[in-house]
Amino acid sequence: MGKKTSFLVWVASLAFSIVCSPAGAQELWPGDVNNNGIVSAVDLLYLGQAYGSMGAPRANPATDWEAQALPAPWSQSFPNGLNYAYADCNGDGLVDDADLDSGIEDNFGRTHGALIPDGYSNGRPGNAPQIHLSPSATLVQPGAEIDISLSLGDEGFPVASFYGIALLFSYDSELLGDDDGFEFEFAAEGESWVTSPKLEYFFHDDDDNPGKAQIAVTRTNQQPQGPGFGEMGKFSIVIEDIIVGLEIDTFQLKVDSVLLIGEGFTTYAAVPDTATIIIARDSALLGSSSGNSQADVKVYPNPASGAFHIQCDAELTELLLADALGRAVPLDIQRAHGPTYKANACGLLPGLYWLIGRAGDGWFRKKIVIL
Ligand SMILES: [Ca+2]
Ligand SMILES: [Ca+2]
Repeated sequence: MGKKTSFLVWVASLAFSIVCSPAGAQELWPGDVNNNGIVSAVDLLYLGQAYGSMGAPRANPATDWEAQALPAPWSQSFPNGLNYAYADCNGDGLVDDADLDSGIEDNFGRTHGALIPDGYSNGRPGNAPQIHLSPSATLVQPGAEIDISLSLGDEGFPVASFYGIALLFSYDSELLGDDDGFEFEFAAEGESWVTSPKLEYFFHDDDDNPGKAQIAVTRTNQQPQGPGFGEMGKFSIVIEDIIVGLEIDTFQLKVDSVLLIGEGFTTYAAVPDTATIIIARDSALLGSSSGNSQADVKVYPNPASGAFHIQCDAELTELLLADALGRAVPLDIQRAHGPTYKANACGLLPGLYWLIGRAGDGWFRKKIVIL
């Protein structure tokens, strides 16, 4: 072997060892299936890929959060070169549900060594299937209970190939009730777009990591499904009874990061979504006692700069302008003619605002963009 060839072999083996042993030589942390330094939703995707495989068990297996000696290499590896032995969190020589229960669940969120990115791939609208967060109500009072449906893809842009998905969320936890204010239920068998066999996991920790949640779903038979789209489950949230300070506030649930895996354990991009729910303290904003009748209101021009008009079907009796964070913003408004009003937007910072008001017996809310 010439000098150049041996150098190339050395470089190749160095690259291989970096991929395979990013957190130390030949050791495994139970639950960190992709060995990137943290136990997260992404580890369930790797578990799903290796599900059902068998190999050498570990000597003295344990699932405590400590480095464990790797057994002899298993016959299969992930596409990045990492051996399937990392998926055997409990060390019994088989990858199955017990590795989720006693490895990933018990050690979720724990870290070791230097973190290596999990490879999330957030897409841009139009270039990738969309994640949809659809609230059952978008204007509510304190104490309200709301469902927010989570679905993946749609008729216009289905998912080409699906094996699993990991999602990181953030949300305004300070606006939710203390107990059971934030839950997620996976769609029942037969109602979920993700067909069996599958593994699912929802994680959040109000005490140590409030306002953050993770969801993972993976198939377990090495058979991707698709193309397709549909619902995966629903969040249930309960808004805090008493919200101090603001006339209105805005609860947001936001997808921060997504990793969608399809055929051949390939990463596909998906477009994140944000659900916004306006919480109004004044019940008058929610409509008449006979129900949430909707006023017919037009706002133009929109986007606007300088001034805009609000044309109602009845007398305007209440009006609030709020910024995207739910903070009330003063608005100079005058009647133009009939139930049409002219608002002066000079001095407003450019951005998205909400107009929430009441005209006759009906409430309304409109987005307006100020340029
Ligand atoms: Ca990991
Ligand atoms: Ca196992």
